[in-house]
This record gives sequence, C-alpha cells and structure tokens, in this order.
Amino acid sequence: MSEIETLSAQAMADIAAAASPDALETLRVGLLGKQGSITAQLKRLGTLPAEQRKVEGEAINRARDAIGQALAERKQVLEDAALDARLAGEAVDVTLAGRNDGRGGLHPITRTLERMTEIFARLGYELADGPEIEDDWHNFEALNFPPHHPARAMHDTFYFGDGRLLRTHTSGVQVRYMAEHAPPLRMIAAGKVYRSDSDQTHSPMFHQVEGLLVDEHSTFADLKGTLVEFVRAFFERDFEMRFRPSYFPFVEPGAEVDIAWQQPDGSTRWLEVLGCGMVHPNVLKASGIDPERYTGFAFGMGVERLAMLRYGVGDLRAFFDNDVRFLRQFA
Ligand code: 2U9
Repeated sequence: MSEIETLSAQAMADIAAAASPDALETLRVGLLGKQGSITAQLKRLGTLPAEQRKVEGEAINRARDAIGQALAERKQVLEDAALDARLAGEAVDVTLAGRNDGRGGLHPITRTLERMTEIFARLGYELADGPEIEDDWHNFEALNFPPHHPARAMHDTFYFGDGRLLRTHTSGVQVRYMAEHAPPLRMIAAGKVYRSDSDQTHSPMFHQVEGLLVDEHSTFADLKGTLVEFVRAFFERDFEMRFRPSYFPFVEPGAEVDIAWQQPDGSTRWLEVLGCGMVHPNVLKASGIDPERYTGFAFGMGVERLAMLRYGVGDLRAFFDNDVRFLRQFA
C-alpha cells in the first residue's frame, strides 16, 4: 500500500471512531490543516519528477476529497445524535396529570347570591345596583325613618360624620330605581351592607338580597306566592311556612317569614328566613309614586343566613375567615 493509501485508510478509521465534534475538529486540523499530514503530502509533490507528481498528485487529491467528505458526513451524524439526545432529555409528556390543578371556585356567599338572583330573574325581577356609601335620604328618610325616630337605632349605623354613611340595607337602590322607573316595576338589589354588630350570627359586613314590586293591584297574596315559590326553588324542598307580623318602617303591614325546619333528631323548629311587607304609602310618595293608584310589596333577606341553612354552616364567621379547608368544600 502506498503511503497516501495508508494515511487515508487510517484517517477514515479515525473519523469513523471520532465520538464528538471536538475530536472530529482535532482530526481535521491534523489531516487538512496547515501542518496537517495530507497537506504535508501535497507540499512534498513539488520535489517530485513531473510524471510521478501527476500520479501521486491525483491520488493525494482523491484522498483529500474523500477525507473532507468523510469529515462532513461524520460531523452531520454527530450533530444529529447530539440533537436527538437533547430533545429526548427535554421531552415533556403532555398526557401526564398536572402536579397541582390549582382550580379555584366561587366563594359560597357569591354562589348563594347568584343562586338567589337567578331565581328572581326567572320570576321577572331585574337586578339593580347602587353605592355602598349612602346619604341619609336614601338609607333612612325616603324609607319612612323620620329624623330621630327610634327605628333608626335598630340599625347600628357606621357614620362618616359628614352626612354620609355605610348603607345598612340595600334599600337605597330601590329608592333610586323608583325615581328612574315608572310602575309597573319588578326589581331586586343585591350586595354588601354594614352594621356595627358582631357575634356568631352577626357580622359588621354582610350581604342582602332585597326585592320590590310596584303595580296597580299587587297584594299581600302576591307577595306570599312569590316568597313561597322562592323558598321552594332555593332549598329545592317544600316547607311549611308562616308569616308572622313584624315591624319595619318601610312596610305596612310587615311580616317575618319562618320555615318549619326539620332537626336532626326528627323534631321541627320555626326558623326565620326573611322579612317582607306591603310598601308603606310614605315610601311610595317619597319616590314620586301615587299610593292611591299603586301598591307594592317588598322583601329582604340575608345571604349569609340562607347560605348557613343551605350548607349547614353553624358559624357565620366561617364565611369570612377564608380558610381554604372550609372554602374547598364548595369548589
Ligand atoms: C323599599 C321599600 C321596601 C325591604 C324589606 C325586609 C322587610 C327585611 C331584613 C331581612 C334580614 C334585613 O338582611 S336582613 O337583616 N329585611 O326584613 N326588607 S321588607 O323593604 C323595602 C325596601 C325598599 C323602597
């Protein structure tokens, strides 16, 4: 075998065995670089007689081309392998279950509030909104609380000291609604209310849903039918219900509504769930509605109270502690 053939065969074997692009580059420099063995062969040609130079020159050029091609092919193989290895290392199995699905849920009070407004929406009541910071007129005066009347003391009001206050009920929303809509009207107000009161069943902030209907011939019987239907839809059960006379300045007559609640021991107990009544003529008059022509009924209920009954929660404060172990049960 000629020197160039030996050199070439060794080079091919080394290239095939090269395990990395770096090793391959070292080989390339050793063969085809300025000081490379193939380059040395080419340099040697100048010292040869013309005939021999032609023959050996062709052989060296063939060897150089073959080595160059082998280097390029091996380089491609090594690069492909490196890419495959990297992709295999980075592979993500998108079918695996997530480590933490972290799904949130609506707060039980939000869910209860939405449930209540949906039931009234089915009965044709439009949802209306209003400010939580109110003035004396919308929270008291227009609702037949005369100035210095003892009924104001029933609401432990947070005052700002400049005439403004935190609404103690959502009723100001109804007052505004009547100023903007002529009867017949049917609406509900829902949202946060504030009273300076705190224990196992009272929170300084709680939520109310209040409803109002004004029409020419609305009666207490319509009110009863509406509330019986609401209670049935809300609890998905039929209850014996009683309407017990009660006083609220904005209604006359006024009533509180109890349902016959089945106790775990089998006995029944009357539980108050809401208040209601026929809108007081003074309240209609204050909003520019003629009480000789129109009558109306109204009702109000505490969202936390209904949520406690529906979900069997014993302490109102659980809704405000935001302990995720409690909240998760509603997700
Ligand atoms: C207007 C006219 C009448 C709303 C009413 C009640 C009776 C009532 C309480 C239930 C539990 C408040 O959340 S609670 O503490 N509410 O008993 N609310 S009638 O009557 C209105 C409201 C607005 C213009």
